[in-house]
Amino acid sequence: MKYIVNKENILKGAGVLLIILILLVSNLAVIANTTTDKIKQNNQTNKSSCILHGSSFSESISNEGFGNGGLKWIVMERFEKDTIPENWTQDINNTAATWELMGDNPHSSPWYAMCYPGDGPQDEWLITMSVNFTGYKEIYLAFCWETNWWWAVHQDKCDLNVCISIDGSEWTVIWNENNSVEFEPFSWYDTTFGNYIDLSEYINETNVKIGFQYYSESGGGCAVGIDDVRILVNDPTNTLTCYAGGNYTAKAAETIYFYGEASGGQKPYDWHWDFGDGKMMKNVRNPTYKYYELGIYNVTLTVEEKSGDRNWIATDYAEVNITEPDQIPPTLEIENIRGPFGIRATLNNTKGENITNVEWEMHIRGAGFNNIFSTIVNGSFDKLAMGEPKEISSKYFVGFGRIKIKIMAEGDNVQALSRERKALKFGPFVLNIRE
Ligand SMILES: [Ca+2]
Ligand SMILES: [Ca+2]
Repeated sequence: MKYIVNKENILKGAGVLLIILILLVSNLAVIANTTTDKIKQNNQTNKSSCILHGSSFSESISNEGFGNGGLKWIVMERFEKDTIPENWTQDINNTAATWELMGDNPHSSPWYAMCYPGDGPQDEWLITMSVNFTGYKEIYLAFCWETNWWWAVHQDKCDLNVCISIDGSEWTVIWNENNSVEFEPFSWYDTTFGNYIDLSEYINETNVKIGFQYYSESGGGCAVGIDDVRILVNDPTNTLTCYAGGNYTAKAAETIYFYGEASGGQKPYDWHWDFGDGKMMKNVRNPTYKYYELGIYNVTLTVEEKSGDRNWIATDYAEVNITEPDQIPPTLEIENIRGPFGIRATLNNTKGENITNVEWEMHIRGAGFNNIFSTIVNGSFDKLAMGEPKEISSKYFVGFGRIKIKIMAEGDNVQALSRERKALKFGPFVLNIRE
């Protein structure tokens, strides 16, 4: 259902020659400005402070950890009924499309909360019960969310604003999906792991509420889901502890065997590794991983109870030192992405030993090619020697409108690489390819 809505949006825009001509002459994004909606304005002025907030917090957890104990949930809403949770409230402005409980693909069974896109403006609120923040030393918010990057961020047709209030009337935006790097459509993301939202400045407030606002200026956005809303506090009596092993030292491109341990709390555990280079791995106690860039990385292991009350969470850190490899590692480049008949590009090994077992793919999004990247061609070859570039190309394909091209390549001994370009599709031609 949610996919159908988005496909319709794309099809409306694709195939209509007039619209393409308009796109050709005008690349301007029209930025709508609301004068009446306080929250929306709040959101715009708060975006930069949200980012700063996040990065300063990451720094503090890397250096200090969570103190003596660990974290414990004081609010855990997994949406276990098909109705709005007791003591939560809704503020409905578009009765045709507002927050409701859904059962397809929840983050945790059986339900999650979703707001569908509407035909008109939406300002839809789902608000927690009042929570007393008195007496805690640290307080964090975590929740799971899913939406579609193309519509929610790239086109910015809608927003998920997570807001906080200490009096039930004035709201401050503390999180917004627009700050996220590109994410997979309708996959769940969890703000727990390395991305807690620090609410410590609200300690000792007695009437704190968290509001999940779905906001769309004129409708036509995309679905947004939330699940597993948690408020966590520092608790020195936490008995769950974990150990991330290390410290670790390895050469670039060398396999590292990470070692995780946990004790206390209730088994089984959920394991989550954050490798400190933007990559993460879930549900593996002892993962293997490679780094390709020299430097020091701060690795975070987070362990939480998988079942029972899921009350406890523990975190530990380790340092990884990546040193010069014995041989010069190869460097893979995707170069000279061009048209106009289909798409062509050059794979090049600009330095070092042969790249072995090279695999590549080309993907297209837009112009009727779905709102998810569709693979149009892929291929592989045994080796890519330095200074012997290889051409890759797609066949002809037909479409109309703006497209996004994504070319991906990887080999056994290099880091996977992707390059994206924007272009215009005009029948069989691919034109105006640009960054
Ligand atoms: Ca759930
Ligand atoms: Ca948005």
